[in-house]
Amino acid sequence: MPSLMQGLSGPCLYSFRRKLRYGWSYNLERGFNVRKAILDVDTGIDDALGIMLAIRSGELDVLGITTVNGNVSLETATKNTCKILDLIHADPSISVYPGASHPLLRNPVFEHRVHGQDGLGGALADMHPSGRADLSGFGPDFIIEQARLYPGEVTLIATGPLTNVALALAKRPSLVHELKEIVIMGGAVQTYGNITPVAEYNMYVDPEAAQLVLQAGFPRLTLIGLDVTRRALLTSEHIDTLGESEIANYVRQSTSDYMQRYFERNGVQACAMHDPLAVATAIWPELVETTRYYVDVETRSELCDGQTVCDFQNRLQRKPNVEVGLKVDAEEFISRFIYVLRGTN
Ligand SMILES: [Ca+2]
Repeated sequence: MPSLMQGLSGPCLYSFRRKLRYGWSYNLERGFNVRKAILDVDTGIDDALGIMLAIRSGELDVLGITTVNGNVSLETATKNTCKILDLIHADPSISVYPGASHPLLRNPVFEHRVHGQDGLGGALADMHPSGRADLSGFGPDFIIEQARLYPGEVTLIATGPLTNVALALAKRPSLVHELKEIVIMGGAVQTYGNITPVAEYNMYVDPEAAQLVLQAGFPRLTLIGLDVTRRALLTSEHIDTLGESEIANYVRQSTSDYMQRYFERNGVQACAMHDPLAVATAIWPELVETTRYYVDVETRSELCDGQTVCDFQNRLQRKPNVEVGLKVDAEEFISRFIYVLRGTN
């Protein structure tokens, strides 16, 4: 065993140690050939935690991060993404590509009440991000370019409104077969919404984009909605177990107001890990149980725009298009998340 560990370093060694702790079998090939991924984010508080999980897990080769208007403006989302990458000392080769500055047809709907004016709950307010943002690039073009470069290899993890993905599909419809898969944080199929009574925020902000993406024909599209993310709760007790570190302090500060808002609405003092659970599903699919259904998004209703309508009984007799997340091993997810954030790589 020591001789094997001597040959490992950085994320590989970290991945190896983590698997030992969890008693997972070590897959030598996968340990070195991590999955290629692109994150598409509107960096507010939980996107930031998802980015940290994606990069620090050592399980993903993050090719780049695209940003989109959503919780905050495109400019703020881009700046926040750069700050988070700097905070976790992410590889300098990971660049940030701004994408859509507004939904396809609608006006932006910011969530400053939940994520704070700056989108990070006031944490990192004094940090000046380094020059990771590629302002000459365009998020949807980066997605297209990488999928063409590595056909069938790239997992796209989208944790904001789906405007960038829709624009990429409009420009290159064959993207549906060039990506390996797409994992989306969005929707609510059996539960109530978090922006309207029936709509989840990402779907509500750009329902036309969401509909285009869901109907595009992706062979593997997984929807991680409020049905599972509301069960994945990070509490202040969990955060205490992160100990004292720059990252722990950031998590504590950024989630403080968010937890209060969540308490006012839901009666639980916790941070719902919406976006990190989507990232975790891309890394460890066994954490979420999915079932394949036909799902569409409402775009023409006064009360229900952005609602994800899931045809559980196949009443519309359409071909299932979405792997819908319905059950989650929340305890295991949280423990892996904490382990990764506490890690030393
Ligand atoms: Ca988000």
